Amino acid sequence: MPAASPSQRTWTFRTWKLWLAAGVLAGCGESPSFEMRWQIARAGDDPIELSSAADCSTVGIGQIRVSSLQNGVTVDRRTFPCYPTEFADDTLVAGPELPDGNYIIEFEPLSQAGRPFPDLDSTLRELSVAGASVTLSDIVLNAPPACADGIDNDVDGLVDSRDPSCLFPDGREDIDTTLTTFFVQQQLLGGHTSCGALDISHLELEYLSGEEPVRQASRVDCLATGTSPVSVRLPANPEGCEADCYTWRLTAVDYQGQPLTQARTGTFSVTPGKNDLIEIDATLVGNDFVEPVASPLSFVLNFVSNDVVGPRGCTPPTQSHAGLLEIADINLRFYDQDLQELPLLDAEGQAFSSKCPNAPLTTETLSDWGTYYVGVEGLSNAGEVCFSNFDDPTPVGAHLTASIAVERAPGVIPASCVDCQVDADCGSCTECCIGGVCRLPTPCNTDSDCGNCENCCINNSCKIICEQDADCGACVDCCIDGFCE
Ligand SMILES: [Ca+2]
Ligand SMILES: [Ca+2]
Repeated sequence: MPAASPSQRTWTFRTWKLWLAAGVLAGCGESPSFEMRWQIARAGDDPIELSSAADCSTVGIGQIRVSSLQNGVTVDRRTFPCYPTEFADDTLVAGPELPDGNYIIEFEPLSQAGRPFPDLDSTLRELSVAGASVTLSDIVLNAPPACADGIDNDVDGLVDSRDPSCLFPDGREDIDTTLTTFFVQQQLLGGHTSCGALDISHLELEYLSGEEPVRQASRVDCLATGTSPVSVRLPANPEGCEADCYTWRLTAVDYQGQPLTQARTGTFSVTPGKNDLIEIDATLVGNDFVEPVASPLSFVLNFVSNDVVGPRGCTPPTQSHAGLLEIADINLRFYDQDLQELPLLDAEGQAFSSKCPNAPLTTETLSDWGTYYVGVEGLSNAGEVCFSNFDDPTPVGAHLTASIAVERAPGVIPASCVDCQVDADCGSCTECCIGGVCRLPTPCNTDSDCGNCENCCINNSCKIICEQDADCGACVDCCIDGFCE
């Protein structure tokens, strides 16, 4: 049937208004076009024949709204008690009087407060009116689900969404639930990368019975390393099951919710009345990813010369206290996660240059990512080792440029590795080239304030005792009155 034009619709609607007004004025003089009786059914259950008002109130329904629509326009709407007196008398409820024509009759359950239930399908019937009254005796209305009926179904004081049982897809209030805590122990590629660098938004923890979810999945914050506790209410073990009754499933997902890792699973149980504690090993290595992680190893070198200037590159920085030390060459070592040394080439497949770089270094692409380690020695122009972390190589992670801080090599500082010969080498400070290293002139009270030297707190300044200039390093005329100045 073609849709009514706006003018037709206006005419029709006005006519109905006049007709409705006439109907109201006519009062009870209507001759109903249809008579009706309804039943109520919970989802998945057979309809209940209503025999008392309690049959309505136990499912939360207070009234039934009956609308008559023609061409999508509501031409009559009236509301009845869910259990009208006619039902008690075993008669039918009278509907409105309608002009001959085709209609859709809509039946909507309303709450005790007279409001429609959200997301509850109404019941529709086609009706053709041609004079005689039609009997609609087999109308089945949907009852709202127990978790949206406004009733405390299991009489525990908690209604609908306030009842923790309503967290579960069963949609019942009377589930025996227990708080269960999962400890998700995370370590991402050895813990030396970040979740964001691998495009991980969060971890999704699902709770399953077979393949069916028993409640909404939890969103677990992603950590490079650490433990995230997740406490959830879950239904107690199904009857007859004591162990391994449920399955958890953990997946790292991206910002679109797509899985990035293979799902990891394990079984668990929910003991009634006991807070079960469940540990989940969420250690992820490169091959756990759907697309295994492939990334070069990328790092910058920072040499830690003294406690005044921060980490520095190969060439001396220009700020005060930086000193003059130039790091000429490096030795590199690479190790896998078991600290086995492995050969490694640069991004072009060439061996790394031994010249100390002031820019980041990048290796060829690596797979099998867990943690890789980098060992570095920084050498002076004279080829002496000034800095080294060979004893404790630095871990690095995928998709991040690591900053590798390399401390002074253990032992006495070789002559070619000193920051300074005289204070002036450390900039405009005085009494700050101490033991070949630029330091702040440290006010001191005892020798121990000056580090592990002996007899070096002199007149509240850390100084080095000397007998001749050479004791003070390669400076000239700096052993003055028995102290390096
Ligand atoms: Ca309820
Ligand atoms: Ca309840």
